[in-house]
Amino acid sequence: MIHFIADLHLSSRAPGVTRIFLDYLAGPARQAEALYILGDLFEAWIGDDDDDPVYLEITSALKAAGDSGISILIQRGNRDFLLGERFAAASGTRILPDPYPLSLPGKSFVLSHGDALCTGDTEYQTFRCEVRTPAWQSAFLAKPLTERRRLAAQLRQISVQNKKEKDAALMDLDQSTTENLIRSHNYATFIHGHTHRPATHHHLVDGIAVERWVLADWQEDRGEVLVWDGKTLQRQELS
Ligand code: LP5
Ligand code: MN
Repeated sequence: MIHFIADLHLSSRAPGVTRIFLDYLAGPARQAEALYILGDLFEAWIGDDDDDPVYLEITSALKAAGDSGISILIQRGNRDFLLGERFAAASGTRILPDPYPLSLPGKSFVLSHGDALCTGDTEYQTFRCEVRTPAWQSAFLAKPLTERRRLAAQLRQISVQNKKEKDAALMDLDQSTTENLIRSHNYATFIHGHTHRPATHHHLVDGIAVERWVLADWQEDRGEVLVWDGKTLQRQELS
């Protein structure tokens, strides 16, 4: 079995969801051969040198799950785009590019966090381009942890405020950008997160029917795993 999850937003301020995830890693995840985490595992990742005890506990739990035999593969989301190789080594995970084509026997998927496809949100895309440059990242990572924490909290506030003012449609994936991605991945089934609008969409791209599965974000009292059993995709609730 292959598991897909996204948008857990784990932090010390969300003990419920952290507990659900740790229980999942020690339990149901062990039945999977691979777990794909499609971005925003963490609420706000300010660098691999963060010493937050909850982040260290999660890193160790990922390592233990990996050591038990499951491959854990992670894409960076807009909240944790600073995840780096030091984290990957400590957690025993592999960081994947976005988008990532996943070919399984008899089925092809394309995986993405999803934020890069929200091209109508031009303000966000400009910001995204800037913070993904090596120059911005090395300048940010050179700041002390306390300052990085303060800036991240400030940016979260700006984001919450901005989202109230933005048109909801602009914060969803752009249709033609999405269909171009599907086309360039040979009409593979597309799985992503980011929008917190879980649904299964049916696209007709160049006359070919293609599914797009949007993963649910996790809450303090529940999580969701999308499970591929070799034949079908099914959502499973965790609590
Ligand atoms: O995350 P969510 O769902 O609320 O909204 C996203 C977009 N917002 C973001 C920002 C994240 O929420 C916070 C990331 C924390 C990472 C920590 C490490 C880096 C810290 C960097 C500190 C400078 O991604 C939101 C989208 C929405 O998805 C829907 O797609 O609309 O985009 C925004 O709100 C961004 C604004 O549109 C543009 C922001 C410009 C800010 C410029 C000033 C930055 C400096 C301020 C100092 C703190
Ligand atoms: Mn996101």
